Amino acid sequence: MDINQIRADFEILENKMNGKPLVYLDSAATALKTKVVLDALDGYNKKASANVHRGVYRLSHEATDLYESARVTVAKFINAKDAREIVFTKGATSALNLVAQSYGLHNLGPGDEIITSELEHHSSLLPWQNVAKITGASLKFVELTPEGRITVENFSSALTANTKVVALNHVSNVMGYITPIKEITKLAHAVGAIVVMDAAQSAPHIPIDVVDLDVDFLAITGHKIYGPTGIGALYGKFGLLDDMQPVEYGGEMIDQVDLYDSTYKQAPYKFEAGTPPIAAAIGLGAAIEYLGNLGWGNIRKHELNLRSYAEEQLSKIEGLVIFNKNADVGIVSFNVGTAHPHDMASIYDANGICLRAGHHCAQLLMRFLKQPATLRASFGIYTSIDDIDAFVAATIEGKELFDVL
Ligand code: 7TS
Repeated sequence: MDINQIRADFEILENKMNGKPLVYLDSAATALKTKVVLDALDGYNKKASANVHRGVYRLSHEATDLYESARVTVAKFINAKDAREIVFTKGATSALNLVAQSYGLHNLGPGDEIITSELEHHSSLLPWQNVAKITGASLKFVELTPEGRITVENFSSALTANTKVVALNHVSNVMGYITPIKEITKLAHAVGAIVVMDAAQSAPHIPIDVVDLDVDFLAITGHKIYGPTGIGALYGKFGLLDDMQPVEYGGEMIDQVDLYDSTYKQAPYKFEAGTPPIAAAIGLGAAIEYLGNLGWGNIRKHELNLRSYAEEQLSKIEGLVIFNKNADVGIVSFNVGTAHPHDMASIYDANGICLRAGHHCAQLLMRFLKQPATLRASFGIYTSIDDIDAFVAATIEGKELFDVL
């Protein structure tokens, strides 16, 4: 994998920030967009800008073909056997809410249990908190290991005959550890529970195979896999999806409309009411193809190299604590002695470095780590060793200014 060639595909990297070359270390929040994605968006808008599934004219057929082939691309990306198992959504948040509102509200009741964890991004936790409140089901949390991992053993201790839903991340956005979801899914299925996997942070870094993992639902978000914002996907096993009620009602999701009742299309269309984010879906398809051409082996090697190098360099800084040593993906969460993360972030900003400081939409995890906030550097396919060197130098500068207690 030629890093310079990859960087050339991301025009934004030519920009400066605060007079310094842009160093983008916030790919876990949103990844930069590659040229092929921008071209795909442009291509649709300039050459095939018609609505999908409704026009009888040629341009509309072209738009529909592009949109539906993006669905096939997403299906192949996660090894789903049937493109009808892919519902386009706004992102991971709306995919997870769709399952909670449609499956959760209609299938759960008092006495039922939902297993989740303190590692979850709020988008994987709050939809189920809401289901629990409305249905009377209860939430249970897998005990994390001291280093912040979900293990099969600890999951087994939380699992009971009353478990109906398991809602867990595949990779945490702060810790970057891979959850043993395949083994967890086997155990969950043995008691008749379904598994909803939040793959927002795994999809950019590791191959996903829904047949092998056997999860029932899975959420991804386009902008973290170098695609556009405003698009994501929910995978669901077809039988489950097709039995579920729509969440949004309106245009294009119907079969027959009567005065007081209507019938709906099959999945996935009954979940895509209204004009969908057509350009964004096509852009997502282009991003997935771009990643496929790079190859997972190369991507993994590159990101793990960066992660080890960053950890090694940061470990030399006295007082700096890394909360997720040996993460499985390119995410490093840390604090620098007594320096406040937001003060540190201002030094990164002044040096042209984009890096997230805060609770990362994972407040339960901040409590687990006993930190009000952390810093998080997250890497992508375009991240270079020079980026890490600039980041480490700025960390030392920030420490000298702010770690003064
Ligand atoms: N799940 C996880 C694990 C995430 O990291 C995020 C976004 C989401 C769900 C929600 O994705 P969305 O596209 O619907 O917003 N995570 C982050 C982050 O770590 N920093 O900013 C957004």
